[in-house]
Amino acid sequence: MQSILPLPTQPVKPGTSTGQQFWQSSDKTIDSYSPADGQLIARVHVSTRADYDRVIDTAKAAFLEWRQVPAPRRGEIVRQMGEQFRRYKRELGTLVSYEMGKSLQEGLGEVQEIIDICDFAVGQSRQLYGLSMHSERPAHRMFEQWHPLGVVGIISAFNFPVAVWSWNAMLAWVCGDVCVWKPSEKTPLTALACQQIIGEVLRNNNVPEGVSCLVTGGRDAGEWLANDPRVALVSATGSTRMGKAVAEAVAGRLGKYLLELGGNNAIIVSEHADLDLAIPAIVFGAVGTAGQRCTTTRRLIVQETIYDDVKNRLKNAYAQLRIGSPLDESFHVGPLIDQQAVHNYQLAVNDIRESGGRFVVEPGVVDGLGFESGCYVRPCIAEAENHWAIVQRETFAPILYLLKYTTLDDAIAQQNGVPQGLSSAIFTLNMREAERFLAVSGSDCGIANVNIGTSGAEIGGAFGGEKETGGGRESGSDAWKAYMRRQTNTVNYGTALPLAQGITFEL
Ligand code: UN1
Repeated sequence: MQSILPLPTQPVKPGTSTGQQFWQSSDKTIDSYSPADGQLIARVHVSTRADYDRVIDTAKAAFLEWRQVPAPRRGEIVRQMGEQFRRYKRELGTLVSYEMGKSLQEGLGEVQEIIDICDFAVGQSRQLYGLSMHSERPAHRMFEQWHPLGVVGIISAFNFPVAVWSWNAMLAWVCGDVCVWKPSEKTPLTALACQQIIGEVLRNNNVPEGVSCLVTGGRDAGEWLANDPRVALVSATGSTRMGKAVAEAVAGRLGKYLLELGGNNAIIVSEHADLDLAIPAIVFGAVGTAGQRCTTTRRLIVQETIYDDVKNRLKNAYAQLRIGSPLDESFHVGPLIDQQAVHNYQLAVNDIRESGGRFVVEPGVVDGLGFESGCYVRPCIAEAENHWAIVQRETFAPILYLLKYTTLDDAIAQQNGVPQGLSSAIFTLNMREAERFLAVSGSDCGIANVNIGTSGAEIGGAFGGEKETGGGRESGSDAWKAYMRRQTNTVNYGTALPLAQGITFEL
């Protein structure tokens, strides 16, 4: 690897991003292997419970100071972080691509998402608006304020190893919270790189130790955060199984949680679609990030009169896909995250065949020169039926199911007929169809698009979904409110004490 941030030669320790590494981590390490070439690229110490407790105590103490810093000033510090990410975009994007396996373009795109959310958060820092109300009582003023929550725990997934952290952290910081990040154990190095990149800004601005913390580890560390009453909000991205466990633990202590879980995203292709737009959108949606986005297009619901045409166009498009190293920009599709993911892909392929599915683009594991990591698979397309158990599940791999519909009602019923509710799209030039898809009786997802694919959302909108996707919203719009507590205030500036609801109480 060339031109990356200097890679550590010794196992690196987690901690806080300013003072860092001031405690003992265990000797246990997480070994990070690149799925691109199978190389061991880092060994990162796993946090012990004692480390974790020190991190949380440090974060809690930092919160008492950080919450007093005016929000626009916190925004200014986030602005400087955005500058740092601009400076290191290529290096960090390359590291994301190398450690996680997504294409370099997508690695750079992910860092761009960080930069964008920094810009967004800077503006937001002057717009933490509360409403004012008219009191029913004379000489009373009523309004609401938004105050910071405290410690925010961020559990992120391997597929967007840095962007999803930043959606949470940048907003949480301008809101006055402090963050403890537990990155995926599959991508610890990118997380350490982010801490390094912002560490300089935190130090230059004398930000208290503990505003940005990192704990490393697997399930244990996630459970510590979920069960810890010192953690006001747990924001978790990952599988529905993980999300349910987090929700149960956090709800058990009546804490707050924000969940962004699995998707089973569909595109409806109407007979009124512009297929020149639809085909590239479908292919990018299905094979981008090797099918490992929560917004990946997994199901294609095609009107029966254009079904064969769409199928043939997709076959042609898939025949042009080049699979290879994510760092080589001439390839479209990189590896899956690890061999376990390849195994899951193979299990799904078997399941599809056993269910009666027919592959129109054949699956397979790619081997030979350049594929020694054993993590590269062929994006495939199977004709299937929506109700099959395998189609109802999210398989984190580039497998696209081809489904057929007759009427738009039928298409919408299929689109909604899965347990997940993240992203959805329709391709149509017919205004009535498009509006019907977006209407109350249309898509039940958190994201519903017209004439663009299911993935690649901009940071300006609220991101998240319904049903088993978890219901949380991150990133743009008013998602910032999840990181604050609302306080309703009533002030009496008069000389009498009128009671609400007209109640009289005489002494
Ligand atoms: C995810 O896969 O967890 O909309 C996030 C998208 C990206 C984010 C995906 N902006 O595809």
